[in-house]
Amino acid sequence: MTKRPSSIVEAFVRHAESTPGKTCLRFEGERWTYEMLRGRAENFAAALKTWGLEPGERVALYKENSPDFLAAYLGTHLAGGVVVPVNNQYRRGELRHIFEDAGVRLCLTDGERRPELEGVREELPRLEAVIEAGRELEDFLNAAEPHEPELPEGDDLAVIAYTSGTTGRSKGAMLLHRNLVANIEAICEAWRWTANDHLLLTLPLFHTHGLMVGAHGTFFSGASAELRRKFDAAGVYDSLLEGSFTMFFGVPTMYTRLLREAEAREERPNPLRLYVAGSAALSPQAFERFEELFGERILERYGMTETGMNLTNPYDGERRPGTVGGPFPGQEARVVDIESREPLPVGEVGEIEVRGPHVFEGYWERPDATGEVFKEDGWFRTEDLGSVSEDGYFTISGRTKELIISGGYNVYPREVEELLEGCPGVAEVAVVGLPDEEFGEKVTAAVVRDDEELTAEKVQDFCRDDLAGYKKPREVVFLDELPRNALGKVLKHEVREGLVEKEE
Ligand code: MCA
Ligand code: AMP
Repeated sequence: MTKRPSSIVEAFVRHAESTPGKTCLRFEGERWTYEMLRGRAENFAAALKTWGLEPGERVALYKENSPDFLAAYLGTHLAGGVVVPVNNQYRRGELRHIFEDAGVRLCLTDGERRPELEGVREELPRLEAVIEAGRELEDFLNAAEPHEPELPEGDDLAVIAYTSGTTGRSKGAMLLHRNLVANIEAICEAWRWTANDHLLLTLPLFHTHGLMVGAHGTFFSGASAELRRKFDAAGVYDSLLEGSFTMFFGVPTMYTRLLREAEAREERPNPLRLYVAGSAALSPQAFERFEELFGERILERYGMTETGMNLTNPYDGERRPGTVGGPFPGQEARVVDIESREPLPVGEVGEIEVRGPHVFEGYWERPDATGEVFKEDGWFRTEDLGSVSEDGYFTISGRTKELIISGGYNVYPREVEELLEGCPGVAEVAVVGLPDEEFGEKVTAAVVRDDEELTAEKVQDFCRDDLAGYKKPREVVFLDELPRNALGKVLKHEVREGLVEKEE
């Protein structure tokens, strides 16, 4: 039996050796074989080495979806580097923090995002090179001297993935190559992903869902994917009608938009082998409507940046709406009491904990934060609330962490509040998530103003330079005061309930 690969890039290289001419990616009319993508990745690795990247140093990818994103990802690993994927909607405030925190030395970006990064460049002394896709990238690649690519060890750090923190500033989750391999191996087994699959990949590559499920699964199983710059419901529907795909993965907002698209059209796509939803809760109504219109039951699963995928509805068994199924092969999950931390009986709601080889190493340079989420026996606290049924299906019913999920993107209220506290005219602010048909939840700011001239637009505009667009409050409500407890702490749930009532 061949040895299990120690890294995603090792699995990829093996496929490039055994099936060099096979299509790996399609992108805007281009066909990238395994051999071609490997060549580009090795060229990137050699260029990094020539430039002077040392093992373990950080390379950021702050660019839109493209084959070069993936070539740079694999190439960084072949050069012994660590990848820091950066949400391409991030603005100066977020970039300043992530680049500084991770000590990024080199960044691959694109023309659209470069000015944003250049705007904070002077504050980032450790960022030595910014390379823009296009001519600059070609020059960088052409300068490469020959370099023998080296495959990373399983225990090496592969990725620092930033996930927002409750205190406002995001934390870097350290994922080792072996964590990534363990997770994708379990996913491929559970979802029967094989070299014959062809995935329609429209998710952003800078997040776990697109990169560590979509791209990793393709590389690990030797399959192919059609990569899109971004999701567009009409375009995806047309592609589904055309019929060459076996799988599609999306966040619930994408499914909501696909349902709207289907309702407006006569023609229906033929069934795919597998539709997967995750990153936020898929409503049972959307699940059922999808089955009516597309003839298929979506497989819902549950994951996190720190762990990759944790729970999944079964491929063969019943896919139960409103639930996320049970643990992937080789993993464990349980529900514990929030206070005592003891496991709870079936049906009772508590915090979900997970354990297994997929769980990350800890937060980058944050032993305090790492200590808070890990127990000595290896159980990881997800800060998600839920219960498990008699027959092992988990249901996610809430969170202990203060988090808003809008269209699959996470927004930590504290980060938005901290910024808005500095907005002229804002005396006090509380940011909460209100139900939203399209995005699941919408970021809403309850503001007490000390200047009557302050408008909702001014509050929203204040966020423009520092926060990604999806974190900006979609709604701003002015209140006379915020409800507080005896200790003066703002009662967020009361703010939220009050606003929900107002909307009804
Ligand atoms: C874009 N906008 C949004 C969102 N996305 N506002 C609220 N919530 C959003 N999710 C805003 C933009 O800031 C902009 O506003 C305006 O909408 C248009 O931007 P555009 O990019 O054209 O938006 P879109 O194409 O309509 O985007 C919707 C989307 C996108 C395709 C659903 O949000 C998306 O790709 N979401 C997927 C995120 C994802 O991959 N999450 C997985 C995380 P303005 O002009 O005012 O700025 S991984 C994870 O959670 C775990 C591990 C897991 O389990 O998977
Ligand atoms: P992130 O840290 O960005 O990876 O987001 C992970 C969070 O997304 C989890 O902790 C959950 O709160 C949420 N999440 C992911 N998948 C689901 C799902 N299927 N249902 C409900 N929440 C989900």
